[in-house]
Amino acid sequence: MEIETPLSSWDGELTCVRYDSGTGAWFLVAVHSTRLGPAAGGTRAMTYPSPGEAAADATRLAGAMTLKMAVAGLPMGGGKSVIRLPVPRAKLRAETWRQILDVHASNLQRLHGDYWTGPDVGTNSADMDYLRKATDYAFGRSVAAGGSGSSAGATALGVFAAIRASVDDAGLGTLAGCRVLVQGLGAVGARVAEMALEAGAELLVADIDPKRCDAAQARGARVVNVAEVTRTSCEVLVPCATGGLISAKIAETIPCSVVAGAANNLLRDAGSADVLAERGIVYAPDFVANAGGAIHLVGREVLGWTAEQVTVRTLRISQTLKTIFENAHKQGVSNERAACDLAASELANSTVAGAGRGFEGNN
Ligand code: NAD
Ligand code: PPY
Repeated sequence: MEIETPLSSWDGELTCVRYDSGTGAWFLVAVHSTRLGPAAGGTRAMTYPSPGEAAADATRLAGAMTLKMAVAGLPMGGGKSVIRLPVPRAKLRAETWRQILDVHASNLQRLHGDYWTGPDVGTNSADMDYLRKATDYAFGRSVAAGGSGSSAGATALGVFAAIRASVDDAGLGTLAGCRVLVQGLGAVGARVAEMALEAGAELLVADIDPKRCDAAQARGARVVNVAEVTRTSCEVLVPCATGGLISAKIAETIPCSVVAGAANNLLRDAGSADVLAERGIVYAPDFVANAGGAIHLVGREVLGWTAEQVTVRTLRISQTLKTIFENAHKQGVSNERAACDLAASELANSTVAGAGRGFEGNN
């Protein structure tokens, strides 16, 4: 994909692109909206076929952050950064990774707080600790370094609340005895899998990392081939890997009753939400279901919330989803459409356009 394609068709406020010849990495920062406050969203570091694909991912993810912040009632806008690595992170020398983070930190510092980053796929709290040596604009440092630590626990809690609300809307009753298929057993997915087991679900798992599957199998899970995830019968599909799992074509045949997970930008194309709705599959929109991490990072580090307050706000995701499901039923639209409409009305009703500019954080 040419880099012009995603950039020229995007409705966001700002994109910054940099290539660093020293490391071979490309850096993309996408600021979608600062209407509710400074843009925030994690740094994704992985390989992409071309800088165009990396830009497409950054812009799509940044747009989803705007929706996530609006629906979660957080005073931040939407942004995301993508680092297109020359080789997978596991194969990078430690020294090269540090050089990459140095370049990223200097880019962020030049944005003067219009964009705040945090961990995402390919980055973690230790990376945020390192970034904060050279930029003020990173959430999610380790607790030892004065940050709020990993957001994965809050994200998993929110995803599980979303699963319960969706199972209820699908008329399945409780999770006990339901087949729950978790795709991706990373920081979020492994936690959700444990919660499903505790709730009496029959657990199915899929991960490209066989060690993660083995660990789940030892806990009683049945392992599904990664290529079979969207063809495996289950009541609840929980995507917790990377996005784009469900296209309109896949939605036509996917054998489940509920889709609710953590993966950002789960739907590959615009038509997939309508197909899921037409088939009566309850879809919990990703930017609503996975907001626990943003609630944790912004709640703890900007709003000064306690861990208990973060938990209460995260569990409220199930109530938000019930409202979205009701609106969707009443208006005869997909859950995705109803969630986007809710975000749009929060953004339109906001009286604090750009209020976050100049925000300094509390740490
Ligand atoms: P992670 O990197 O810890 O875990 C991802 C897991 O998915 C890994 O175990 C990996 O091996 C597996 N995986 C990758 N590709 C796969 C495939 N094709 N099939 C099966 N498994 C595959 O990431 P995470 O922090 O658990 O996040 C998971 C998803 O949730 C991501 O899309 C992320 O953007 C989203 N999310 C995470 C948070 C958070 O707080 N961590 C917040 C919001 C959204
Ligand atoms: C996400 O929720 O997708 C994130 O990127 C996490 C996040 C949220 C707020 C600030 C930084 C990272």
